[in-house]
Amino acid sequence: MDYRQLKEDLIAYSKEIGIDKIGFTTADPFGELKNRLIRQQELGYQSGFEEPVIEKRTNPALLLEKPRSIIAIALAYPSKMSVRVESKKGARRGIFARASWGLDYHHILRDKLAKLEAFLAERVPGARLKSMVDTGELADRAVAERAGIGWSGKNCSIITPEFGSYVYLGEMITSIPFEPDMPMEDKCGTCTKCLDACPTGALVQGGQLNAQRCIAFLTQTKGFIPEEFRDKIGNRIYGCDSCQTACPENKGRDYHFHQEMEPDPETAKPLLKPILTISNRDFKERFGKVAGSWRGKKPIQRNAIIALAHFKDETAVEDLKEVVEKDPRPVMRGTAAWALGKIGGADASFILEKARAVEKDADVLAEIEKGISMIEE
Ligand code: B12
Ligand code: SF4
Ligand code: SF4
Repeated sequence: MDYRQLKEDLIAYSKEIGIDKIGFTTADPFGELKNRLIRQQELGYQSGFEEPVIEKRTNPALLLEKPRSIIAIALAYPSKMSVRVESKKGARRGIFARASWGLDYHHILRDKLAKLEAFLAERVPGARLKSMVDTGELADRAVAERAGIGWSGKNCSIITPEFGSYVYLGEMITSIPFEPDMPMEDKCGTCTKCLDACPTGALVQGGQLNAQRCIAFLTQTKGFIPEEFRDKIGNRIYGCDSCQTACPENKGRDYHFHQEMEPDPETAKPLLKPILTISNRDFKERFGKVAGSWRGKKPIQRNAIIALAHFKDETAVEDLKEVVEKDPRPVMRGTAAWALGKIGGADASFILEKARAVEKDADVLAEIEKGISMIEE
């Protein structure tokens, strides 16, 4: 079998089916990554969303019998909305990070990888192939870096010279001995713009993230957000793009190659108040198809409350009162109590005093106290 020709044919086919960049690497273990993951674990810098078994993350042979290569793919996503949201005074909105615009990218990339698998299976009978996107064991960025898709930026993202870092990544482990591509030269140089732009100091140093401080992580948790981060989250209701928007490599980058990735502005930048009481059914209908809904509606609702506090939106006091008085979830009641404290005013004060008299949950009571003391200050 002429594997060189097969590689060329596969590259040509990948372009036909809308894969923006493809690269090849060996299926050797990822030694440097392994040390890095152990260190991150020791430091408590991981998010907890990663595959927990480091061996599986770094040794492709544990995922596919006798692997010979890994094919990495990248698809560019838009950084600007083609259709703007209608801005009305006082109608405050939250923002989903770009990686959650349009249809959930997992579906889009998995579909492309399935097509590549079919292409290879037809030409190499008996080929063993295993694809993954994000939720698989491998570290998609480490694979992409080694396959020459882009370099690993100080903001941790894989940056492609063609599309910047606004690319989704996925890969396929294969039993086919494709010739590997060369990794790319790191072009960050002396720049530190991403480190300077990070609102929480989550980038400990170039290429090292403390996920526990990263807003992208915090917006996806389900409990109370530690107070030190609440103001910094601003109106982000899912994810964070600050270390990417600050990057000069992303300047002017805005690609609209994939119709499915076009955001519905009312979903990507939704009005905040209606989110507080959205039903499960409406949430599923409105947000169910975007990547940012994978943790359910609770984190989005909690973040919407934090965003209303960020805007000090006095018109939201009534909505927050409803949450404090009626929401069965302590995280929602407590965050709303804190938000009322931030917004302040006589009405907020009255609501909080009333809530203090009836609230039974210790965490919520602590938030009510915080809210009251903010108003008294
Ligand atoms: C867990 C996770 C998160 C966590 C932790 C992120 C992190 N940096 O570790 C949280 C929730 C915070 C997160 C946030 C985001 N994520 Co995320 N996430 C993942 C996931 C599932 C695993 C990442 C992981 O293993 N991290 C562990 C660290 C140690 O490894 P890494 O950064 O992936 O790999 C690099 C380092 O290990 C580094 N490295 C290794 N050894 C050494 C040694 C030295 C000395 C140095 C300097 C570096 C270094 O090189 C590797 C390659 O770049 C991947 C999908 C996957 N299965 O891989 C997506 C993934 C990384 N996320 C992605 C995206 C888009 C994001 C966000 C931009 C989303 C958003 N807008 O909010 C942010 C960006 C935050 C940031 N600055 O990294 C994309 C990245 C695309 C790209 N172009 O790079 C991925 C690949 C998903 C996908 N398939 O497209 N994510
Ligand atoms: S995603 Fe936001 S919080 Fe996380 S490292 Fe980048 S700028 Fe910092
Ligand atoms: S902002 Fe500068 S240092 Fe950070 S990833 Fe971009 S080029 Fe690299």
